[in-house]
Amino acid sequence: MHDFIKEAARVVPSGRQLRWFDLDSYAFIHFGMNTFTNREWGTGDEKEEIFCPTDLDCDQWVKVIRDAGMKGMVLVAKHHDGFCLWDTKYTEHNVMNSPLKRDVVREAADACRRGGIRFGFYLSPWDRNSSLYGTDAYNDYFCSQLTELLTEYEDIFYVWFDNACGEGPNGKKQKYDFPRYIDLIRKYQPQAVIFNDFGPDVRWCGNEAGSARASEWAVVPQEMCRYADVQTSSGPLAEEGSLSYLYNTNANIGALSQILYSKGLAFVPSEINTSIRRGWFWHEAEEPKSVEELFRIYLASVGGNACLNLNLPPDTRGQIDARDEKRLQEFRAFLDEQFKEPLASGVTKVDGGYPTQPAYRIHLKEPGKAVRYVVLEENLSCGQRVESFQIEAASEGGNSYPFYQGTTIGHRKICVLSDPFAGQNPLTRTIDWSDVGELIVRVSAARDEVHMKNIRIY
Ligand code: FUL
Repeated sequence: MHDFIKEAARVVPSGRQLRWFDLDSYAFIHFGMNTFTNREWGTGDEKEEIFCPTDLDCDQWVKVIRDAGMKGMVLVAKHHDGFCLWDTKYTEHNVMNSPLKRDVVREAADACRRGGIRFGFYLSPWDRNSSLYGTDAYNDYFCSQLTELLTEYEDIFYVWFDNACGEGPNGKKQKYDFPRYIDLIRKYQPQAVIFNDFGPDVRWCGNEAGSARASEWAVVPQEMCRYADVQTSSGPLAEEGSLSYLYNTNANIGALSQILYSKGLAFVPSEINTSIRRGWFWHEAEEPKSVEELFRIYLASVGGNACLNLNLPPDTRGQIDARDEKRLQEFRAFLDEQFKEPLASGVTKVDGGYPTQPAYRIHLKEPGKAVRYVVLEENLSCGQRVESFQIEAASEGGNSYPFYQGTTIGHRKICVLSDPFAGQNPLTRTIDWSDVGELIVRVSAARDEVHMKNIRIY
């Protein structure tokens, strides 16, 4: 059991996963037939004439994304309706046969390169247009399309698959050959991370609302991640059929109580994907989320050991709606204000203690000034280790008392001490800052020696 916990602490990310984590946030772009039919899911029999953006401008997308502080774009190259936004050889149902007659994937990828952000794509396995769907030939068709996208648009940082599997035009369902799709991506774009509900590199957080688990672990049971590299042998309590009850929407999937029953562990972090509006595609009547909602989503993802994939749907012109652009500017200004200059940063260990229960001291340069956030980061290249911690306020007189309890840290945990919308966090004790000279971050439990990368306070 003890050895198993140490092994769990040593399950580490790949280089591509670490680079992905450092992006923090990037934008999903849902743009296609549904933009023009005002739907979320097309039927697959839409005529190509329907797709007619009046003023397509992918540089505008990139500008909005960059100004919002996001570092990449994930373009929906083909949604469930089967219409392809690029110049594909494998179906006539593509953008070159629409009134636009321009390769949108090419323009988006080029705009990303010009604007200095990363480019990736979403390719829906479910295809309601292809007559091959539901047969083995469909997997060949899908792989041909995937190969085009992987080889003709240069550097791809992300390939995003969803698991939706409905009926095709002939009423049949398809058996997706994910191992084959994954092999192709590894062959042509070995640096790209792959998203699917169950990994291999990044997994779904379990909802589309932008909310997170209270404790998000990147080290999860292999039962959660069918195609990931399993790095440990089975847990002490593993048995045949164990964890068959565990699903990716469960509230708790990485805690010791869960992994003890696993047959092996893999490093597969979570992505929070959600839309700035209600729908994934643009609908005139929908409004963007408020700054407060966006901030909650940001805390849940960038501040909760995950990345944020925030959908920004272009409108029928082919540009991001001015309302969304304005909201993102407001949100960026809000974040800049909240996280301006850290009041202090660095990692200073308090002497003594155990390697698995270290404490860190943060000297307040301006005693008396209220601290609003404590931002903690573990060095994930050694594995995710912290199980729980607390933050204590220490007075000049030497008294110290805990006022914030936390669980996982991982890539980054943003602890909110004073909520800008609700005032004092009800879960923290009220602090009289006039007396506080130091904060102590004390780890109360970890799976092995803790490697804290950074601590910042704002
Ligand atoms: C889901 C799809 O069904 C939605 O339309 C959307 O593309 C979302 C990101 O993934 O599986």
